[in-house]
Amino acid sequence: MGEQEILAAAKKAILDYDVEKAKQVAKEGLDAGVDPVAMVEKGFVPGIQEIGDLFDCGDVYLPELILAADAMKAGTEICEAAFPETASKTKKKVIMATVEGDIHDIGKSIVVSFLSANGFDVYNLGRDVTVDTFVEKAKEIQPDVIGSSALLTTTMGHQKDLEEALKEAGIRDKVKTIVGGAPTSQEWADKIGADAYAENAAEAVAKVKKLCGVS
Ligand code: B1M
Repeated sequence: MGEQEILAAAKKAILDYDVEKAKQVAKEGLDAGVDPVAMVEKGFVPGIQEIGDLFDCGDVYLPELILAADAMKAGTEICEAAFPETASKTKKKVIMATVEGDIHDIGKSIVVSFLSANGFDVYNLGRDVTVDTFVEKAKEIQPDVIGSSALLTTTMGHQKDLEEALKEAGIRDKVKTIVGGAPTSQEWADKIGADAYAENAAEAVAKVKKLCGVS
C-alpha cells in the first residue's frame, strides 16, 4: 500500500470500529516508511472526528463511540511509539493531565508523545485528575509548565479552578500554564489567566517551548 492508501485505511479502521485493523494499518504504515505523525494526524484523527460528528447527529451511539475510541487508541499508540525523538533533552519538566470528570485522553496522549519526542520530561498524570492532585504533584515535581486538557464544556471550568488553586497554594508565579482540548480557545485561556492555549499537538510543542524559553 502507498501512503495515501495507508492514511485512508487508518481512517476506515476507526470508522469500522476495528481495533485489529487499526493496529495492522499502523504497523504496515511504519514498515512502508510512512511518517507516524502523518498517520495519526491525517489518518486516525479524521476518522475519530467523523465518528464524533456522527455521534453529534445521533447517527452513532455511545457503544460505537467507545469502540471507535478503542481502535483509535490501538492505532495511535503504535504510531506514538515511533515518533522521531530529538537528539537533545531540554531539561524542562511538564505536568500534563486531563481534568476531573473528563476521561477523554487520546488527544492529551498525543500531546504528551509530541512533547516527549521534543526533549521535554513529561509527567503524565492521566485523566479525571483533580485540581488538588495537579497542585500536589506540582509542589512535588516543580515543573516548568502545567498542561491541562478538557474535552467537555462541563469540565473545562476545572482549568479555571486550577489557576485559582495554584494561586492559593502560592506557586502560580513559579510555573507556566497551558490549556487545550476541543472546547477551549485562546479567548478561554485569556479569560481564566492561563499562559497559553494550543489547538493541536504541534502547536502545544511550540507554545511550551516558548513558555520555557527553549528554541
Ligand atoms: Co466523548 N465527547 N464523550 N468520548 N468524544 C466529545 C468530546 C463530543 C464533542 C462528541 C460530540 O458530541 N460531537 C462531546 C462533548 C460535547 C460537549 O462537551 N459540548 C462528547 C460527549 C458528550 C461525551 C460523553 C458525555 C458521552 C456520553 O456519555 N453520553 C462521554 C463523557 C465521558 C467523560 O469524559 N466523563 C464521552 C465519552 C467518550 C469516549 C469514552 C467514548 C471517548 C473517549 C475515549 C478516550 O479518550 N480514551 C470519546 C471520544 C473518542 C470523543 C470524540 C469523538 C473524539 C475525541 C478525540 O479523541 N479526538 C469527541 C468528538 C470530537 O472531538 N470531535 C467527543 C481526537 C483527538 C486527537 O483530538 O482530543 O481534540 P482532541 O485533542 C487534540 C486537540 O484538542 C489538542 O491536541 C490534540 C491533538 O491534536 N489538545 C491539546 C488536547 N488536549 C490538549 C492539551 C494541551 C494542548 C493541546 O495542552 C495542555
